[in-house]
Amino acid sequence: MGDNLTRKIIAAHLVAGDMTAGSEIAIRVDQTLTQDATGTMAYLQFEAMGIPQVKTELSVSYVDHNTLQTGFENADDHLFLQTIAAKYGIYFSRPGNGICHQVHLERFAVPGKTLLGSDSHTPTGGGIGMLAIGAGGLDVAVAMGGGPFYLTMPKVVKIELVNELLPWVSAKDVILEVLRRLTVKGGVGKVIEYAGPGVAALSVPERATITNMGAELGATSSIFPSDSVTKSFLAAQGREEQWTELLPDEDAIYDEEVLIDLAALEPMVACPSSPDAVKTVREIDEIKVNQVAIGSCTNSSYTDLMQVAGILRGKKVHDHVSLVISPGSRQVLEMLARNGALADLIAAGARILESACGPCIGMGQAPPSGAVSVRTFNRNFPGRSGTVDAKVYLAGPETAAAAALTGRLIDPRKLGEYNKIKLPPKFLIDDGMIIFPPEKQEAVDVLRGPNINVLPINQELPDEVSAEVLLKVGDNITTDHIMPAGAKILPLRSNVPAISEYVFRDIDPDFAIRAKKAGRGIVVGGHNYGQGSSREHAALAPMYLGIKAVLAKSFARIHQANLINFGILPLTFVDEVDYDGIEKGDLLKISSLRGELQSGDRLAVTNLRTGGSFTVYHGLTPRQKDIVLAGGLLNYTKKQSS
Ligand code: MIC
Ligand code: SF4
Repeated sequence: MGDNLTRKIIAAHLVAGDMTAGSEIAIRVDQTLTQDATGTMAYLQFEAMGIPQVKTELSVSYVDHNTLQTGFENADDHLFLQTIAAKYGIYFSRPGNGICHQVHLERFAVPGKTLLGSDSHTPTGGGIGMLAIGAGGLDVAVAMGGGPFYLTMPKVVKIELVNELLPWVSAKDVILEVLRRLTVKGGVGKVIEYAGPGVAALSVPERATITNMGAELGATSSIFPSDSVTKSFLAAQGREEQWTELLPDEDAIYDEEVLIDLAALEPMVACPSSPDAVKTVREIDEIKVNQVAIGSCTNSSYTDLMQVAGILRGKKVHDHVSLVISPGSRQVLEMLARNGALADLIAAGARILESACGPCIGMGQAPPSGAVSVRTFNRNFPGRSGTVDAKVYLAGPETAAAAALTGRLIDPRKLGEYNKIKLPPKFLIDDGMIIFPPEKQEAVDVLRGPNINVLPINQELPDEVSAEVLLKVGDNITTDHIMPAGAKILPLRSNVPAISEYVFRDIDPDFAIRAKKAGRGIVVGGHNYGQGSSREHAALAPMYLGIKAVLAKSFARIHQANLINFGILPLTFVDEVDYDGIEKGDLLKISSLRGELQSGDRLAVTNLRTGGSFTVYHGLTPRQKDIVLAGGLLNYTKKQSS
């Protein structure tokens, strides 16, 4: 029985555990990446570990999220990140050099290696055949210090691709089809491995679009094989020597299999406000569009933007559409500038933004009230655009360009002839905006402006938790609900006391005030609690507000790990009807917690309002129990090394 690609890479990096799906394993991490919004905390955590140099093969710090400098905060963070990178031997990709996932794919990703990134879209690297996983910043800090990454051994799902995409249908439509079939929780505990004859017709940037948005399935990662297509991409990036062929065995076994006929796909969109609310564009009335935003780590490659430039060339954006374009990297932007495509975009009326996340994370370009915004991004959660009542549709570049021209959400096939853009034989290579670590690291002074606040540390888990249910929410609560982002809040990422004021702002504006008053609390959630981003602030800020436990029907992977890392108990209902019996304001009590936690996998909870009790499951491994008991991973790590 042959092995699939995922298992081969895991086996080559396995440090502990056995590779049975569902059990805890630990893997060696070859490369790490951070971005600025999660990176400041990750480096403060790394610093707190007292390790003189990163121990990975390569660690890169990107600045791409907080690039709108409306005050000193983001600029302070950039300087902190640049100097701390120099001190610890980390490559630093300067603001303007591009979105971490796009730049990493272009310049650093290597087939067969493992990559741990403090951003949920790290699996973009799966497009080149690496096992790339998103995690909380603290897990990435531990990996930078040479520690392994602990994860649940995933099931491996094979998505067999057959035939080729038809004109006007793009890689985005492939992942939208996968989301339509599997939903936003369909990938939890799984790696999605693409295989079959259809793979050969997809370029590396197309593959990366697909693996990138696998994050929206809740998957641990997504991966393509490394084949001759991968080799030519690496050659065009001047990195051919880093190529190795990596294929699954011919008789490889998978836990599940899905078949997708690429030739049967048509242009699709994810409707407001979930990436799995997928419909074909044809199914939707040709609704009026107010804004079109093209960019993000999903769809801002050179070929994506050349495709858009080709569609817009010689034409004008519709009168009631504002078109914004954020190129994925400086490589992409400079190539467009030099070959004239940028002039075509400008002439068509596009508003060109710098190479960064920009509107994807609400860093500017919030649409008007009630507007329809068509975006080539990966998330359309409520409020993420910066406008709570905007209706965001997620689409491929072709559909977005068609909307920009016609002012309507129309099937791009109506535009007529299609000229598919091919990968260039050679990309423009200039790593001048990446600062390499200096020879003498110890000489570096780390700059800390007033925005760099101290890292809050939790206390040991108490033996009894008796706390009020401060909030009860439904299914699919995202980390954007828990800890909103956007231009006003993101600059506070290095200042936990300040950012904690915004926890659950859009669901319950008084949450932070009530939590502070109560001194401690519990949150109750439905299925897939904490889906979306890897932001550990969605655990760190609630911890700071005194949240001791979250009781939910199920959790998203990264958020669950973040809760454990910050000493908050993630508990699931053994019987889901017990969720119905809880009301906001109830006082819940868990007694003899420390002992009970150590002796089994269940805990009894008493509801002091009803007098009834019910059982919750924690499923923590012995290591995770120790982390929670210690009050989080930092305390645990310190204890281990003392
Ligand atoms: C996102 O797309 O939500 C982000 C912003 O990139 C996050 C990371 C963060 O919140 O800093 C992610 O996806 O992990
Ligand atoms: Fe940046 Fe958006 Fe990608 Fe997150 S999803 S890394 S905010 S471009």
